[in-house]
Amino acid sequence: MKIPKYLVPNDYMADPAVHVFQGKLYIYPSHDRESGIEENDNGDHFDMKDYHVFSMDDVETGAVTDHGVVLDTKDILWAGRQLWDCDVAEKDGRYYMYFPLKDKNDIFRIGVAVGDRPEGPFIPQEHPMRGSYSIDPAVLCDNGVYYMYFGGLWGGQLQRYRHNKALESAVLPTGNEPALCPKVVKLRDDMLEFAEEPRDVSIVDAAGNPLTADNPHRFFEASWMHRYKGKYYFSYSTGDHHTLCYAVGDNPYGPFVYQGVILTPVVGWTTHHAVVEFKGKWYLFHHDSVPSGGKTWLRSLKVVELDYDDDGKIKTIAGTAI
Ligand code: FUB
Repeated sequence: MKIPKYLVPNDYMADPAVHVFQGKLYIYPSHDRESGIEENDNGDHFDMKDYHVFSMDDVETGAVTDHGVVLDTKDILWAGRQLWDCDVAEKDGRYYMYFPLKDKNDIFRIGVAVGDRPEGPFIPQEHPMRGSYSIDPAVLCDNGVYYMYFGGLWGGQLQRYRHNKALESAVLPTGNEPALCPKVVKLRDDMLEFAEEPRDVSIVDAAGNPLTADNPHRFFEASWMHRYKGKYYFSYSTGDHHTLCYAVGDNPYGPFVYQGVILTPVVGWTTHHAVVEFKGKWYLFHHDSVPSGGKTWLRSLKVVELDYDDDGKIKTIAGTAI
């Protein structure tokens, strides 16, 4: 599928996390809605309240099944507002949905909800994961060990923390200072809590130097991890530079060496994605705001095939391709 295809034309869905469970492809997006909240740098206009799950038997020809609402803020005891990008992992036949949500003090935490099937429903735990903060969790299963990647700047609140402790006031590095790093943390065996303190995910240039704050390819949000030919591909959004980029490493903790752009800017401020292999082909699931006429808080899910060159480099896809 060389031409991108919209997947859910009758509703607004964004931030896809995508996995193959039980031979089917499952999509876990954010559910955008018109809240009437004015657009600002804090992302208050992304005021989502629930999640749907979608599945596909075949990306090339298949229909998309909507499994309906699988988790709602009204069922989360600690909920404040804003259900942003989630992910789902399977372990021993149970499915764990990880979701960022502001608590009643307007601080983003990461919660877990548990289900018996990939299509949910998911029952939330009574409290967020201890020691969790910021947004955009993405989970990798690596030889039976589970790692969560997370973090996001600006409205994602990552700049409010250093060494996993809350700061008195938020600090964003500038100029040639090292950029803020996304985080990685191993999950406990029961999948409900962190097994260790989150660590920095170091993204470095070819010479081994960390990408700096003024580098247009530095991390902003939307972590995703996939493996290809024995390597670990960490991909992310550059936020205010509007590209999806990736870096490659030799193990889940990194460091990851910057490689290039996966997707050039789309219509709409945010860009966010999942890379997944299904039935022998690789796909980039992502979103844009074309169907809503450019409203950045009303985004639509898309999929397009993704290719590698002989050296394992991802070939750049045009965000405006139709
Ligand atoms: O959907 C809300 C936020 O927008 C996500 O958490 C970010 O990754 C961006 O896509």
